[in-house]
Amino acid sequence: MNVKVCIVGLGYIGLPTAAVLAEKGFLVHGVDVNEEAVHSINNGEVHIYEPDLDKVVKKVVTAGKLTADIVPMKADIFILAVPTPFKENHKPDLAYVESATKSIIPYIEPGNIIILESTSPIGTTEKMAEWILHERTDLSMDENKSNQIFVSHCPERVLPGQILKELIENDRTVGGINKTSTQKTAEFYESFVEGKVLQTNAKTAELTKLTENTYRDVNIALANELSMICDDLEIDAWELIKLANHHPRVNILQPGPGVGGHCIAVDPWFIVDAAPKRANLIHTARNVNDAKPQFVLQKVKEAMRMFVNPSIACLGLSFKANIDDLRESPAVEIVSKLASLSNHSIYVSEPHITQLPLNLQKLNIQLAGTEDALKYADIVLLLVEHDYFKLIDPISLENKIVIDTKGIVQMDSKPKAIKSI
Ligand code: SAJ
Repeated sequence: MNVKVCIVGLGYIGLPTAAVLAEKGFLVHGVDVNEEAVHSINNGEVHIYEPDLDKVVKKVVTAGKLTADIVPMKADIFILAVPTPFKENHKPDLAYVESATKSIIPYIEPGNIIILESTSPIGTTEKMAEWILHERTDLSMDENKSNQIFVSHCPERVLPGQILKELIENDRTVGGINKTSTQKTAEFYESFVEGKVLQTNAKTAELTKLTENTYRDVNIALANELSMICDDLEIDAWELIKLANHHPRVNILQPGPGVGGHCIAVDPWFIVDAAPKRANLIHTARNVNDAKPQFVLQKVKEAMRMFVNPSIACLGLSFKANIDDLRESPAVEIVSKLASLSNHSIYVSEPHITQLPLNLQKLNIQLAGTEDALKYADIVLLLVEHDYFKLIDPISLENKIVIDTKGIVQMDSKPKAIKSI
């Protein structure tokens, strides 16, 4: 097989996709604006952490199946996997999708398939097609014309930490800007995906992806709201949710310090933006989840009043368990706000990093091993449920105030007080 694929964006989605496709026999050319990332990939190394990704990248680069560059090249299939953040007013920011599209325009030839994998607001795939046709009047979207190109959305669905497995096993939704685009794109995914490849139109595919992440956001908001209600009522939220989930048709997710990452806390805003008058529940859920870090901070402040110069151990910084990704992490938000308060020392333990992110380096915070952080702590603030923290010896929590936002501290230890929120 000599099908050439050009992937623009070699981040948490693009690089694993490039590696998996190369392993499946495609000839893959990856593109990124980050020259250091390009350089390390060409050396068979990875610039992000994802289990086993390093091994696969090394293998496919050595075999000559994956190359990286800062510029695209001609290919049969183009995949865009770039970020779609929002601007300050929660309006979608399509700048990366636009610049990625513009970067491939000179390389597109009739018969090519162009796929947007980035999670996108409704109408983005059509916009992408318009940008291409505007600059390339020699191409067309007309079905059965010899200069036809195919444009589709196939939103990524993979969970960080399980990306290599989920890229192959998950069902996919493909929505083209016309029927032939949908069919051609679906055939491509069927050639390497073991799950079902479901066909629809571009707009429905876009909203499907936003709906998946919104479902999760709304469900987590319910858990977070319940945890704050439980705090007022002195009920253990974790026990409550566990019991309620024994009902065969109830499945409440877990509360936490807030919702982080670049997907679940972002995508619902795209629905709110598209339907501001209708999206009341979705909007409220976002506000509930965004308010949770402030609530946790308030609990820590209350505990701090019991000491003159308290030492606080903050356990975990990443946006969720067992990964090194700190982007949009509620733990980072909480720790940096804590640091702005006075008369205390803060020790942060995050086993997946070797140095603090730049915004925390400037603050009065020490990165420490878990044991050291706990040794002198008056207050222990548990922010991420890393497997590593589940092994903490309960004795090291004795006589400390433990604020456990992820419900992992064993109750048989004898802390001074546990606030499980
Ligand atoms: N979280 C909770 N309670 C829970 C589950 C999650 O507070 O019960 C928090 C996490 O701690 C984290 C945030 O939510 O801060 C998001 O974590 P996540 O594991 O739910 O999701 P992501 O952002 O890593 O990945 C999601 C996935 N979407 C769904 O599960 C519907 C993934 O499949 C998507 O590909 C990804 O978004 C994406 O890129 O859109």
